[in-house]
Amino acid sequence: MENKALTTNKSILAWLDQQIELVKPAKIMWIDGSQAQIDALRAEAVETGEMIKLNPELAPDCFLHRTKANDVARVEARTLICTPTKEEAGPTNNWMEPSECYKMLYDIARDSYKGRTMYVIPYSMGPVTSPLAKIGIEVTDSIYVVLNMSIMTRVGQAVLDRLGDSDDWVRGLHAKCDVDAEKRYICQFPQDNTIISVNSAYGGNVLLGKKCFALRIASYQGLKEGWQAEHMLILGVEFPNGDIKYVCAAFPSACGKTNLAMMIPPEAYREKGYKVWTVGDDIAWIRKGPDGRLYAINPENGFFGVAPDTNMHSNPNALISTQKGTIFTNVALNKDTMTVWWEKLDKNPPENGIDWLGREWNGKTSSEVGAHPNSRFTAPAVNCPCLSPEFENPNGVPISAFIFGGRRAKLAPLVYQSKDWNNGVFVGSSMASEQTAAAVGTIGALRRDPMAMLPFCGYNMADYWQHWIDIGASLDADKAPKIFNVNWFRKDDEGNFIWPGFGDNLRVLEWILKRCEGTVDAKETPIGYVPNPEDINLEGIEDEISKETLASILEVDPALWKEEADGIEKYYEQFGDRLPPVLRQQLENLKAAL
Ligand code: OXD
Ligand code: MN
Repeated sequence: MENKALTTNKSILAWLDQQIELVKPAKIMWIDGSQAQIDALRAEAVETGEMIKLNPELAPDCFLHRTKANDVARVEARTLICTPTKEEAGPTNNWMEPSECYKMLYDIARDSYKGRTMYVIPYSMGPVTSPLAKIGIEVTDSIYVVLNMSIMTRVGQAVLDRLGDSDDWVRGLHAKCDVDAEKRYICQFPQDNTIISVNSAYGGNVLLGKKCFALRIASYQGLKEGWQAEHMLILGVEFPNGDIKYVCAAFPSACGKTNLAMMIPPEAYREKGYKVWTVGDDIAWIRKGPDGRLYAINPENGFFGVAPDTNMHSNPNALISTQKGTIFTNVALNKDTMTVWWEKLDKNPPENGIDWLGREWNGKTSSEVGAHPNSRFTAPAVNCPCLSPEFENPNGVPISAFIFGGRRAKLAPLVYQSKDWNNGVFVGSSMASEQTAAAVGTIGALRRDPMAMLPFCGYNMADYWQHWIDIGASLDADKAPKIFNVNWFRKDDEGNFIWPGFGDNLRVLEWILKRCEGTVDAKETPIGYVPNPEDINLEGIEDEISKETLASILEVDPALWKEEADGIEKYYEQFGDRLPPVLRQQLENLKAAL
């Protein structure tokens, strides 16, 4: 298949000529966004074995794909921010000088499309008509990438029509090459609006609209243009009187953003008329609106969620979202039913299965997992039963609160409110979490992950914090979202989670939103405002967690926090003089208060 260029935009055509000259495809195919084209690409991928078609009755329009075993997660060590100087990228990013990096990447990608098709994907991050949306072009030699991008973003002709002759678009080159882990690089060039990804075919590395553009490049665009790109879910809580309040929450990868974004209120709340609406589960683009409040859009159009542990208890809305039109990556296959399975989906693993490595696998007897811990579903947002009616609103939704959080078995209380905006920036800047499988690394080790942006900030983290401080200064105090921290992951001495989590997290959101309205008191502590235990509603879960236990996870232990303050101080050292003075002061304030 080959087709004609879908645009006369000179900047696109010139850039494309350069890519063609470099990678030398046999054919070029523009992605127009039509169903006919998607169908043809699905059929081709099934024919070549790139994807497996699942049971059309039980999983309509669903497919399974397996990556190479060496290519199952984002590779942070090989993710580079290529700013002119190393200081601009900062101490938390891997850096390479741009011209050197371009040369290295061109040498790797040269001629790599020979005999293959180049797919040209015009895509919009955000609703195509949104003033907050931005446009990218990704070229790729992978049908899997095209089909995933067609779920995760808005693709096709409408995007090019919106762009017109403008050259304000993000350039993205993806080349699968030999999927050689030693030559794998995911490179961002913020000053050039350019992304190049080579030798991977795993989602987070190759769906360039997501982490590469919507976070790394966009965070830099936001710095220049006065807005924010954040690793945050967006959800709306609807109260029984019909009022809806929106919050954005930043948790490190695989800490339950998708679960929180799609949670189902506890029964006692449902009966009263509470609802939760999902606007986004991973990324928020945030900008001041005409009324002086901050508004957020979700730039994505689908969910690239972690499959294992997703089930009818943990996240029914996510599971339902995956029931049609979904691409599964690295999960197990049930050969009898031609459906997929992953750990904790249900208690009925396939006996006659294939694991994520493509081996015969009996889930009932095997001691090995069927699905990779970072296996994924790519599901269209429209499938989600609780998708917010505001999802397509080009102006976004007004934000009442920002919530930070991570996995901390001890230390951080279930929830606390920062003392003010700058204190909230301090809380976000010092966030830490115990590591998960979403990125290559040691599972369980503690790492600082400021605002959950450690692997996603496209410039110096210290400048990013200053940007947060500047945004706060530009807002009227009564319009600025309040900033909170949550920790669903406190453990008892036997290692069991104390807080029930999932839908019951709404009880915490309720307190947060009451604090935003000024309708509930709190206890002042050295780290911020903590709820009085009686102000967290335990109706219906008194058997699971007593008032005393709740009180224990709201406590602030000065000895532990002193250690934490030392840890923050050490962490800050690497930023030298670039650390915003406001944050140094915040740290001093904390130490003094302790
Ligand atoms: C993701 C991640 O895939 O954060 O969303 O790793
Ligand atoms: Mn994420």
